[in-house]
Amino acid sequence: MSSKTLPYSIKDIQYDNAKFRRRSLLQVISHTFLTKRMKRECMACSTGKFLALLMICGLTYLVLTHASPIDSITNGVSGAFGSKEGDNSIMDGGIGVKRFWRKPPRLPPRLSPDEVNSHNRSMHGIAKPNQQSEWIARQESVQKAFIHAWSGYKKYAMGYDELMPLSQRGVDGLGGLGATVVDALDTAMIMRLDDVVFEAGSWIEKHLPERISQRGQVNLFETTIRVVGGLLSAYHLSVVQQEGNPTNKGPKPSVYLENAKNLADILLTAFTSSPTAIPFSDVVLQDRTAHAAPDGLSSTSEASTLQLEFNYLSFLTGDPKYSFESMKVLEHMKTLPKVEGLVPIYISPTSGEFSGSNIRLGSRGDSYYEYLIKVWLQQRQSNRTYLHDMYEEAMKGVKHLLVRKSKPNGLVFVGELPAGVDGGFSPKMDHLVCFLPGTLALGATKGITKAKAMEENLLTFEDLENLKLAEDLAKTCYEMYSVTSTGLAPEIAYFNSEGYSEDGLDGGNKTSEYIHDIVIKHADRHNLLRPETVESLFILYRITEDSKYREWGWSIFKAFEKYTKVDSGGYSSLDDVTVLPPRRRDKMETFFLGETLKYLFLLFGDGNVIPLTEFVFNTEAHPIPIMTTRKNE
Ligand code: DMJ
Repeated sequence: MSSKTLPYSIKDIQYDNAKFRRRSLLQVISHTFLTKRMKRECMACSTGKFLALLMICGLTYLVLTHASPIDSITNGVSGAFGSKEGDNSIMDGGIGVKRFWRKPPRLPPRLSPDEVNSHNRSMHGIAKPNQQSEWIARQESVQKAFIHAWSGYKKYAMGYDELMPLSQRGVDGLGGLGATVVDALDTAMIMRLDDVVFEAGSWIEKHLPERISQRGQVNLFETTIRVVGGLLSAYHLSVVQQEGNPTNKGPKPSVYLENAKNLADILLTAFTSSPTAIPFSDVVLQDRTAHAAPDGLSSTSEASTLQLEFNYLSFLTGDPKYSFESMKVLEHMKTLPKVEGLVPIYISPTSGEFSGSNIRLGSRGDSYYEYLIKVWLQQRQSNRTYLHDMYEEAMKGVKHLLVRKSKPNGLVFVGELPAGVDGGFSPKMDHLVCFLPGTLALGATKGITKAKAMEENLLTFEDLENLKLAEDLAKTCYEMYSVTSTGLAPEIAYFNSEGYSEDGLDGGNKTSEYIHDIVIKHADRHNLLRPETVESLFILYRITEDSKYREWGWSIFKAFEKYTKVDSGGYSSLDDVTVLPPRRRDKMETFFLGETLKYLFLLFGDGNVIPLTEFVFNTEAHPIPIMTTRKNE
């Protein structure tokens, strides 16, 4: 594979970071003086002349070092969290005999002039009062959209898992635990919608305990990320909000925690009844039993996307069993063979081995990669470095094996290896993959802004590469929206690229620069109100502070408003985003309230709300506090 097709290979010398590979002054001088000519002259000159020459070199070095300390930046960047040693002193410009002999310290990469300008522009933009009020107004529009979605659900489907907004009724597609109520609750808390919090909270207090003990089969993963995750976030946020506003209506916070614990106690059967560390995928609540899916396999992403929730539950209850069982999965996966850190999308709870060779970051693979870094962030105090290692290796694998550029206009995308590394490459990218830009950015700076991370010398080459890839992929995800007639992304896109070209299957927006790059097949043209792109825009905005991410989010929101809003209440999915008017699909997924609208609201709002340094969002956008030694309620 040539470096052309691998824009993020560390072997690619064209890569952006090359600009940081400067030579030190000492290297420049010694290189100049050691040319063949000089060597000849020095051999010929007298000892006195030679010593004088040496003195001049030394003095020149000292003067230049003193006048322009930053020029002594060495090649490369600092290690993982950058050695701080020497940074301040050299920035002070002080000189000493010791320093003369010492190898100049490694300094962090600096923002390029372009980046500095764009950062300043964007910061300047944020500070302008008129723009500020515009973003507040946009945030209010998202809040209104949430109220509209909730009111449709409440009117026609209260207590069901999901709303069917066109037929105006409810449906239990997730086992009947009132998934929309729980998924939406913490969004309502974040938006400070007290009435919705009261309605959802009261429903949970009154109905959820009975549902948990009497309902039938549920999927372990879906129930954990939506219901357990939603309850735990609601618990944390309600504790915090009750402190500030003791008259807050709704149940006591302990109601949420008790329900989460009771449900998780039954879900644990999926782990304890499995013969290996890999849990069964399905649990029958009323029987307190678990079993494998009909084909005997679990999705890799499903088995590895339970740990944030179970760890936090152990933390709150003081009972280690939830964390113990769920972390066994990742500890076991650590030992399994992988392809450059990449894993097949199926795993067997019976053998504990991966099954098949299909590798992708879309469905069934996605959140395996997301939770490696998020669980590491959550557990940073416990020093589980193996998770960070697995994440880093996997991201290298992604860059080496899955990232390519489209033709003719060079959008960076993540493809698939349906038959493993020895089979062919497929230029197919699920919308689900659009979680990756956000995860990459989070993994690079650990939630602080890029400017701060650069200032504090915290970024490695790897982090910078990942951040650059994050920004490129976020653009691609955004273009997947803007290339269609509706301005909404399809479920799956293909990319014209080396070895693949397809005509006549475009998104319909003839004014898009990328109309010939993105191919949308007929079967993939639906939109389920998914959150991944706006999730990444939110994280990238917080980290880069570049307001283009907000603007992109706003245009996506406007398209949702225009084409998916149902007058009688709620929002609908679409059958085909490439035609106008698009045909509607009779389903409002729970994650529209739990994730999509939450991320949009946060994207347009104040960066201090749910800071990325204090919370990790589970894969269903439920913020979970990063654990400290203190029990943080
Ligand atoms: C959500 O349930 C979660 O984000 C999950 O990880 C992937 N799919 C949906 C949203 O698209």
